[in-house]
Amino acid sequence: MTRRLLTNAGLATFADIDAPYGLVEDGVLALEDGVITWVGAEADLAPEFADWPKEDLGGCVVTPGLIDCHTHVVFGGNRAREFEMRLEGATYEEVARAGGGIVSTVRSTRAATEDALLEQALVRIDALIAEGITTLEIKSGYGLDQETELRMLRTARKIADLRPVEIRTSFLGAHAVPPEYKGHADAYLDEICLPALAAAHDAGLVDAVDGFCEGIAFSPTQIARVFDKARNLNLPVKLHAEQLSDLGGAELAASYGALSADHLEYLSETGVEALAGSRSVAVLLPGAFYTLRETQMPPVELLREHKVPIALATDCNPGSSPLASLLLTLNMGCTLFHMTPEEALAGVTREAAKALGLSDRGTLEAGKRADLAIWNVSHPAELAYRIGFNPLKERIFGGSQ
Ligand code: DI6
Ligand code: FE
Repeated sequence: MTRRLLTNAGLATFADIDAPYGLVEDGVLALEDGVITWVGAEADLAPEFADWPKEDLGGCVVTPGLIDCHTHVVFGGNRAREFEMRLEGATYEEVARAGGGIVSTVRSTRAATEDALLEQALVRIDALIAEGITTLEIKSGYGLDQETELRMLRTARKIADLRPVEIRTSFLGAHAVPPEYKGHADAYLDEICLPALAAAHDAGLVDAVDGFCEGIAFSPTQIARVFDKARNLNLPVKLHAEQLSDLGGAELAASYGALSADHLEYLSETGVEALAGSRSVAVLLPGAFYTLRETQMPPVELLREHKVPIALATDCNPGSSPLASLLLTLNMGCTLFHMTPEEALAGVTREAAKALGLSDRGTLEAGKRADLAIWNVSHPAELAYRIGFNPLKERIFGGSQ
């Protein structure tokens, strides 16, 4: 039995405690066999803990281990040239229609071996882990053929064998129409995407099913076909929705009880109501908003009014969000989307866990996994306030370093 008592800390529990951040001052955490067994103020500590090994955290702030609930960290190549083109005046959609964009990463990903994909992904994963991430989601979607989609998912799963981090995978075969099916999106779904989803599921590689509902990708009717297949396989769904226009993607996702709808810059009030009704999480991705120099803000105030849980994620990908920092994402959530630091931090802990359907993490409460981030700061707001500054002191994954 491994037991540890962490003392002298400010605990940002994000539990249902009547204090901003669920903050417990002069707090103590008891960890046993990878699970949090007690959380509270030192003054309330029971005598039974007297002989547990103690670690004095010197007044540091502890948060739940951070969760990046929307990433595309496995891919080949990079798109710096496209970044230059956009700066020369081309839009993201123009680049995509000219054969660049997602499809150019598809070419590099198809050409990359599993080892090469892994090696490149680990660089990004290590950057995330260095900022206290303990769980992250990784999507396929740069293969768009069965072999490469499965290779991406296997690579994602392998990361969890090589690094102390939990990986959740999402099948994103409906990310773009590959060049060989240009103009034939339905045939692509029938002949490639849906069979690849079944094969990936058979191989135990899929935790959820995602899609990109957009003019440059798939229509709501086409996404519904993918979601029907997911439902047959008993897999939860989520959707890239309302990123560049309003196609009613959030309403569609909600009608399938989606875990989350993501991006949402063009989300309407009807869409917000639909998410509220289905208890889906709104995942906001300020890195993509920033990179594409979007001006349409997601409707944060309406999401608040309708009590839709809001998560934040990096969307780490080679095109619209080459961002491997969840701390910078927190800052962007506040500065660009006017979220409060408390909402932003809840968005990478409690709400991000919900967006992945994980009820065993995301808060500091008895019974939750002992995934923690210990920070050299004196108040949690500092995590969202600084830019390019990493105050992580220690990360604990499943009870150990
Ligand atoms: N929306 C995004 O932000 C990423 N995928 C998507 O559907 C971008 C993917 C890329 O540009 O490579
Ligand atoms: Fe994305």
